[in-house]
Amino acid sequence: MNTNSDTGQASGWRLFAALLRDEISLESFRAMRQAAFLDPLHDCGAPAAGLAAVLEDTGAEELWRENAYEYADLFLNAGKNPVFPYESVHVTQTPLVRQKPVFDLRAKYRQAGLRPAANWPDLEEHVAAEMEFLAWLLEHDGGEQYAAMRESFGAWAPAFAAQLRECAQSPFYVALGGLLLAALEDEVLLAALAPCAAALGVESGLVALEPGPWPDEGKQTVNTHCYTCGALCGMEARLEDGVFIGAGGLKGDPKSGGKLCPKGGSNPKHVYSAYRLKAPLIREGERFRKAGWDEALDRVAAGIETVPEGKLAYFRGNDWNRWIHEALFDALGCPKGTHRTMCDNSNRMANEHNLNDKRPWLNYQESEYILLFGVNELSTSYGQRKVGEFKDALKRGAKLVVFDPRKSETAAKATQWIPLTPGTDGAVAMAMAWVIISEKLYDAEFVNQWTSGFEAFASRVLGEEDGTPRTPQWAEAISGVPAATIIQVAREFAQAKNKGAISWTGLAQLPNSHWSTAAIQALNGLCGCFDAPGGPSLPFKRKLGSAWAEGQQKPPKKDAPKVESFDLWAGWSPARFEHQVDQGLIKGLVMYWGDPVLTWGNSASVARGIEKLDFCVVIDAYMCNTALLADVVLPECTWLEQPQLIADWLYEAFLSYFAQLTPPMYDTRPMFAICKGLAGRLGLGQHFPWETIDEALGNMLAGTPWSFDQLREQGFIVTDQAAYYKYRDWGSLNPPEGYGSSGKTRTGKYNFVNPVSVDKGVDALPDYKEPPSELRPDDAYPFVFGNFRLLQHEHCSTFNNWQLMKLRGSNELWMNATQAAELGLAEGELVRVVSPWGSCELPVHPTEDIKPGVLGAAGGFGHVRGLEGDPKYPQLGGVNVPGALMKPNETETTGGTPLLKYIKCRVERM
Ligand SMILES: Nc1nc2c(c(=O)[nH]1)N[C@H]1C(S)=C(S)[C@@H](COP(=O)(O)OP(=O)(O)OC[C@H]3O[C@@H](n4cnc5c(=O)[nH]c(N)nc54)[C@H](O)[C@@H]3O)O[C@H]1N2
Ligand SMILES: Nc1nc2c(c(=O)[nH]1)N[C@H]1C(S)=C(S)[C@@H](COP(=O)(O)OP(=O)(O)OC[C@H]3O[C@@H](n4cnc5c(=O)[nH]c(N)nc54)[C@H](O)[C@@H]3O)O[C@H]1N2
Ligand SMILES: [Mo]
Repeated sequence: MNTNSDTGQASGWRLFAALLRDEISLESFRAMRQAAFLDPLHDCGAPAAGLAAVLEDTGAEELWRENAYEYADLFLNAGKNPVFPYESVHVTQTPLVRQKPVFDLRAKYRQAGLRPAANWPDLEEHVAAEMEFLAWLLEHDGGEQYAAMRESFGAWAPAFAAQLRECAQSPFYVALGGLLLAALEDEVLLAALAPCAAALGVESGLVALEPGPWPDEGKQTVNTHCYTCGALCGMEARLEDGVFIGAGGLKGDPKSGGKLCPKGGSNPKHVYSAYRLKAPLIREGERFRKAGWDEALDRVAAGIETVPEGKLAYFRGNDWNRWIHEALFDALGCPKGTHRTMCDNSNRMANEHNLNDKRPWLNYQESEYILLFGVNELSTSYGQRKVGEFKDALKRGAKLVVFDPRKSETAAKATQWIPLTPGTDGAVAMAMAWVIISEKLYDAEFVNQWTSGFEAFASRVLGEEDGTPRTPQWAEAISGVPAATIIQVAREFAQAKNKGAISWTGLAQLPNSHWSTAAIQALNGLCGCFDAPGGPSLPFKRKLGSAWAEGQQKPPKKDAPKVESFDLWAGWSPARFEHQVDQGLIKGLVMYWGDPVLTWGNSASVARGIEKLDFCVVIDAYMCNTALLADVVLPECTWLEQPQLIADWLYEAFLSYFAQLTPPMYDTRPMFAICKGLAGRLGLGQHFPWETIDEALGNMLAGTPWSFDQLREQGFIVTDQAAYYKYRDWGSLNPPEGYGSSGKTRTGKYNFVNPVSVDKGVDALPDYKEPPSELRPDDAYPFVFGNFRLLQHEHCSTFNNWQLMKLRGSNELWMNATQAAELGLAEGELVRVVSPWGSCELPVHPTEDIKPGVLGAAGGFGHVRGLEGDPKYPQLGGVNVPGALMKPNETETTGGTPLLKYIKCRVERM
């Protein structure tokens, strides 16, 4: 039997549900300022007085506007100090949704015959959904069920109400939080609010819920892949009732080898982070308000159309389903930016022309001698199988030599860690070549048959070209590495059986990276390491078919301006963004899945560039630093909520499938839907014909021997087995027809002389080049700063992942212990780092593990929103050191790579 008090309480719940479910409409504010609402509110006495006063003192229009911004800040994560209207967050006291409590809650809904409404975009554990449920139980004689639900609700709702009261800036939400807190403790007060509910017209009906069966999906495992870093490891996802609860390595997968790193293992925390974007946002002045998808996409399409053709830049920080967005923005004639230009284009300008790929990996399966120049294989490796093989090689007794100014995790495991002066690897490698050539230790047969330009290279190395032999003594003076050490390593390397040398960003993100990378690769060329056991394995990937089936028409590509020309590459390098905007080369930006303010260089300069644009849209899963400057922010669902298919490679060639584990959460959409929505508005709709993304992905395998169904089932299909010396069968270092790789050697051989450099009049031989004097350390700025990466994070993508942030929640400045002692600096002391272009403050970490004169700090930190920005977690948050210190608009010269690892600076005691 329902009592009057039950009915009253039910109405009370409905009132709060209506006020917390969504943005509050202008009509509602108008109604709340009427006597029918205010009188009963006054009757509720002190707890309601605050809300009544706010409503009486402020006009409806003003309340409505202010609360729209405040709603976006508080509930949609546009602000620094959000509230979390979710049971899991408060019960587990972690900023995560869909944790254990949600299973009990679902059982309660099911017992009552309810389920989330089909068009409710938020979660079943939202405070408003649970309040509706309480009301519904009261009205449907659910006495016992009400008691149980009331108890579990009571265990967390006060924490939410208190959070609302504390985090809100607008007097309305502060007062609402206070009233809710009081009503949760006082059923009489709750019931007394019934007339207010009536005045607002919210007495009955279900919004977030609906009656109907809700079958439990039970336990499931899904074969899929991880997309947290570029490694793309095979992952087995465990689901329970459709909730992604755990991730492990996918057995047999060529990339993961059945193992995941801590980032992969924490993937559920990426999807369920409470900091996700949930709805499109439109900026008005400095603040954001929620928008529907139609309004937001209309705004984006209109914004795109205001930018003159060829001046709308499109940047994708990641390659996720790139076939669809690339086609759209190519059809609009947009200059395009990709990972290449922010990362290692200088290296690629060497490897892609001298070899067949940007980055052949060492095959450690039979390694005996591993030579790493600034590669932190244990922390940054592309694939956990490779890491496992690397560790096995060390266990077997393989020798590991690491050149790095810092004792990285990998250097710490090395037979020999050789610290060197930043930017001098080219000298060391040239001197090794000098030893190998002068002592005739090279593989003459390989050099004769499979390389081109040896004589020119030898002539430079021996000093016949310019009178400066690149001897170990010459290199010692430059690099600080003793000549005897260089001779020892060179001889050992040349004489070892299974060996290889590689470098990555430890060389790429410095001014002379192009030539130093070529010098390291030349060691492999001299010793015939390519595709040999322990050597760099030559990449080959299967080419996929088109997403456009026969009869479907890919949109025609418009020529896009190159934006800028570097010495070996023409294109758009965003490290010179502000300059490009100032030159009128770029007037609008479509930013997908990347955070320019954090990663394109000097943050203040990038931010200025963005503010000078006519239009900027950011498509991201989180409120990144750049999104704060955008006109429109489109919330993409995470990669775990949408499928993808790619052709990949480690030593084998294989296909990988990325499964959709759960439907897009909240009011988010996959890029597939966003592109279709924009294409339709821009008159290109007929070129994006698929109903579902699976239809397009299936097309890519049409006419191949591999079945899409089988791929989805297994997660991967190996198309080609690994083999040593593939080039002997291929008759070339380039893979045959039907296969792709990122580069191509014109000669089919390894080029000591870079043929593209010859064409462009750039020094085509490997060498050490002295960095420009303006960038070199001097008396005022005696240190060189370089960023590095952490195993637990990926760029700036993982900083709202609670599990990873618990492991690594901040960064510190590595500084040589002796030099720190000279300045009187103690562990953890806050210091100021100053470059000619900016400064920042962070705690110092004095250590013997870094060479004197060198400073380092982990990258990726510095978000102003999310876990790093949230005052609720003061212990979390670090500093984007290169973003503060880098010279604006400066890159290396061959490919426009940012100079993240070569910033002169000094350290000041505070
Ligand atoms: N966990 C994790 N893995 C990643 C990434 C990530 O963010 N997190 N990012 C991926 C991407 S996109 C990239 S580009 C790679 C980068 O992979 P790596 O290049 O391995 O990464 P870093 O840690 O940036 O740099 C490697 C080392 O270079 C050293 N170094 C600095 N200056 C010099 C120098 O002048 N000479 C030498 N020899 N060494 C120097 C640094 O001290 C550092 O230990 O990692 C990939 N893998
Ligand atoms: N200061 C500094 N700058 C750097 C570097 C550095 O270490 N420090 N490293 C350089 C290198 S090597 C590289 S490769 C680049 C990388 O630079 P970026 O490409 O900009 O970095 P990412 O971390 O790949 O992308 C970051 C954005 O992806 C969003 N994101 C995370 N998950 C998802 C998702 O599932 N879906 C969508 N749509 N978005 C998601 C995050 O919210 C974040 O805003 O930076 C370069 N620049
Ligand atoms: Mo990178």
